[in-house]
Amino acid sequence: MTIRTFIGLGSNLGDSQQILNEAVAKLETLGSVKVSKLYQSPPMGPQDQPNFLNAVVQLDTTLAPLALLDQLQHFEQEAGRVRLRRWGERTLDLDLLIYGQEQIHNERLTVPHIGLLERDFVIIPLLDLDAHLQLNGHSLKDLELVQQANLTVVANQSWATA
Ligand code: A4P
Ligand code: MG
Repeated sequence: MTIRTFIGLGSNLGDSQQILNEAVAKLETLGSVKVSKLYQSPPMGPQDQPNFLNAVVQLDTTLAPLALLDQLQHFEQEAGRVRLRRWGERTLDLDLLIYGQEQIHNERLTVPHIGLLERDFVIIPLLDLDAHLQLNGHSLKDLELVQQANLTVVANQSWATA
């Protein structure tokens, strides 16, 4: 059975656009993919770090949640990811935002992703992919932070096919 999932992509170290491009190519090996626009956003967390590039990928896949997480973590490692500090800089962060309608709570996974509703750099790209997306019966487009988003569009939805 194919499940519709959404993966959050972030990078603020190295050649971030190149790194995110490669990440999309890797995600394409896991199923069928659609990408949001590419955004620049000021860092959430420590302010003494570069701005982030962020995007969201819609991935339709047959992988089970933990198998998908294994792949995401493998791709992070391949991008040379080192974890420096909480909410700190990274070459590639891949978060499993949404997995179908499932609510998952175990030692490796919390889905929907814990910070989702507070992060404009996740909500706005999700709305690119599905303007009517709902979470727990609430339309994401009605969230207050949608009006106050502090994001800059870096590229339209064709960025990852370059
Ligand atoms: N984990 C649990 N649930 C999930 C999930 N839904 N998706 C576990 C992915 N992983 C999940 O992850 C730590 C553990 O979370 C994993 O082992 C996995 O089993 P991690 O990627 O090593 O930790 P992290 O991502 O460094 O967590 P941290 O520090 O809480 O960072 P966040 O919350 O990911 O935020 N500012 C902007 N503008 N844009 C950004 O993208 N990103 C961060 C990182 C900070 N500031 C940002 C951005
Ligand atoms: Mg992460």
